[in-house]
Amino acid sequence: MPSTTSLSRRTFLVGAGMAASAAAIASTSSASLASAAPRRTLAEGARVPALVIGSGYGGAVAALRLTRAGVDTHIVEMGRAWDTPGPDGKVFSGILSPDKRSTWLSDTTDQPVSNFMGFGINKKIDRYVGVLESEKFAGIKVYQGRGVGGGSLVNGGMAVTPKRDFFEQILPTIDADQMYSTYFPRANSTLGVNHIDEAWFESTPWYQFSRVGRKTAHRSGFATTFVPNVYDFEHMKREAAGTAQASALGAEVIYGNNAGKRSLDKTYLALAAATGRLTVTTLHRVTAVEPAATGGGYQVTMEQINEQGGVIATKSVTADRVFFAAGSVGTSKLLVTMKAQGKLPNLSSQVGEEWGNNGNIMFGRANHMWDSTGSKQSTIPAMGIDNWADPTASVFAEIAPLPAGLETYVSLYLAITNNPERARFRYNTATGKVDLDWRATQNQLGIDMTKRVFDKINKKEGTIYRTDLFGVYKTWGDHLTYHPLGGCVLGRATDDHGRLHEYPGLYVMDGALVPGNVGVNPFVTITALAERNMEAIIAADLG
Ligand code: FAE
Repeated sequence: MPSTTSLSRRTFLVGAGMAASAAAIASTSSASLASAAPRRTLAEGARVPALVIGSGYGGAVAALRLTRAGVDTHIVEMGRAWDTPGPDGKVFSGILSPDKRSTWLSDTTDQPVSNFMGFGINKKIDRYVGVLESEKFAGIKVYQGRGVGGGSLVNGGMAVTPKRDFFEQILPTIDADQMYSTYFPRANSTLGVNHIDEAWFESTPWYQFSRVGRKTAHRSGFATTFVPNVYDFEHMKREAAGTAQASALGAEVIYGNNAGKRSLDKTYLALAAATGRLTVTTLHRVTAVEPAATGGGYQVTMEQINEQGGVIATKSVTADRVFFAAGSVGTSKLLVTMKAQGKLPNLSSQVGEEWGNNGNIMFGRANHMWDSTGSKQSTIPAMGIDNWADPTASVFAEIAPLPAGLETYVSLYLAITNNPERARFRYNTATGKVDLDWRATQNQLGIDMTKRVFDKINKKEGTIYRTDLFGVYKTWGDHLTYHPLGGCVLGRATDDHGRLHEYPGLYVMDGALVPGNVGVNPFVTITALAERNMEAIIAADLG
């Protein structure tokens, strides 16, 4: 009999020291980050002991562990710090009325669900360094967060520890015992992962969409599981009661949450800032890293941009150590370029390889009128359909909200499928840019697996797929991914701890380390691997 389980909760509770970290998180805030980590614009010719490129999960872990080890650490982030309210009093704009703050350097929004009942729903906006980028390659569009906190600013907060057998399969040289006893619990506790009150889930109108998704899955024999999150579920309950600022219940997520979410600026980065050893330079994009001509270390070249993306200065600084944490795409693009341009010629030939989209397939089903999904929908997913163990239809599908503010009868899903297809980043000498050679046809296996699960549900329910959400007559949202992974894989392009060992003092610390697919939403894995790698690096290289 299929059932709803809380396996992830049990895995999570293994973590020791959870209460201590939770207390630390409760006592930190974005205000303390702003004061303790002054945004400093790096000056031409500056020299720093440790420079971290990017402030997402990998970068935030690197910053916390370096600063706690007594190393003055400097983060360079291409996006802005999201700590200042706009004219409407809010830091971020919501999903239903996005403005320039929503989107990275574009004249229009680019919503993942782009259409509804024959209409395009994107709108014109002013070009600005907004929080969500949809980076376009020939065969796929990659959604990424931009700003201090990286993907944590825009993501759904689903904090899932991967299944151990799959983790062992993708990274066989990593000690899984250590990961599951030490680093996954450490990551979960420092990220502030928490669990929905299941009694509230069962009764609140805000999760009717999840309950409908669960009911239809169970009726076809598929199991579901509650999914932990970094959104504060107690805050969400207060939102429902009208006593806290509505964010998850106020149609906020992919363009940022104005309340409730424990994004990295409130957890790892705030803790790093509290050491007094962290500084952050925003609106600077690193364009080159190469051995310094004199005095050892690495010369890091960067472009300072204004809020419309225009380059206003180019500068070089020197760093003894550089941690690449620009995300799977950002780090891979930089390293592939440095190798091709002869700035880091000895990098492994594995750099740029083994990229995947975590098997992402987004799609919707049209429910019957008696299965309404609700005009009230929390933006924070709380449940997944878990069919991963079936090798013919290896799918973990998040039951996703479609917070349109009105009844749509749509069940939306983001399926993570066990799609082994991979692509590579290549430097294009003609354009001077990096291409990703992922082809749309590489999604077919993922679509086939998804269909094996959801065709069965549709047959049982007498329902159909929506064909109007991703264009005109397009069922599968397979042209986009939220989960870019790989490009500089642990143990292959780097050593077993993320060192680019041809260049002592250069490290990779982000989603580029994970080979293409981790079977669940990826940020807990990225965080835990960074925890593991930083511990070893600090002990061996900085001791
Ligand atoms: P990331 O968080 O992307 O950070 C990289 C940072 O580097 C960014 O702040 C960049 O702006 C910055 N950067 C890039 N290039 C440069 C450069 N050249 N110079 C300076 N700075 C640079 O990397 N995952 C989950 O586990 N659960 C979810 O619920 C979930 N939902 C998602 C929803 C959305 C809409 C999106 C877009 C993603 C979602 N993800 C989710 C994926 C997750 O956010 C992603 O795997 C991590 O953020 C990746 O972490 P990294 O440290 O690799």
